[in-house]
Amino acid sequence: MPDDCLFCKIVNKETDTRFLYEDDTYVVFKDIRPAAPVHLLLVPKTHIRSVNDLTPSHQSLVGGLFQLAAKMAKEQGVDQSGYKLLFNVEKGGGQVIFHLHLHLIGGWQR
Ligand code: DGP
Repeated sequence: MPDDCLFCKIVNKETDTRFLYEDDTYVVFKDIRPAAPVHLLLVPKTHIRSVNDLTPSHQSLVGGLFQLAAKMAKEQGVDQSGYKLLFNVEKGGGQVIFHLHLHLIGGWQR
């Protein structure tokens, strides 16, 4: 893990970030700058820089991330109204934290 990775610090409970979900593999917390009424970050505990660094060994980790997204969407009450799942990839793709995370965004009145 790079010393300067904010999400590694959050995962390791070195900040006061409150987790909405935690297991051995993932944590989920609210985005500090929400883009919608519901904006969660689903974060694998292991440090992976970006989608570009995924390998076949990460297959179940990525599959589990999407299953967790569906579970969190249901818990947040947006599964039926709908939501977006987003990976920003590298600087040009809008990534600012270089530790893999999936944005779950929803809760608009539509
Ligand atoms: P990305 O652009 O995909 O790298 O998204 C990083 C997100 O992380 C961004 O929407 C803001 C959020 N964020 C940055 N710092 C913190 C923090 O300290 N706490 C929380 N909860 N979210 C953070």
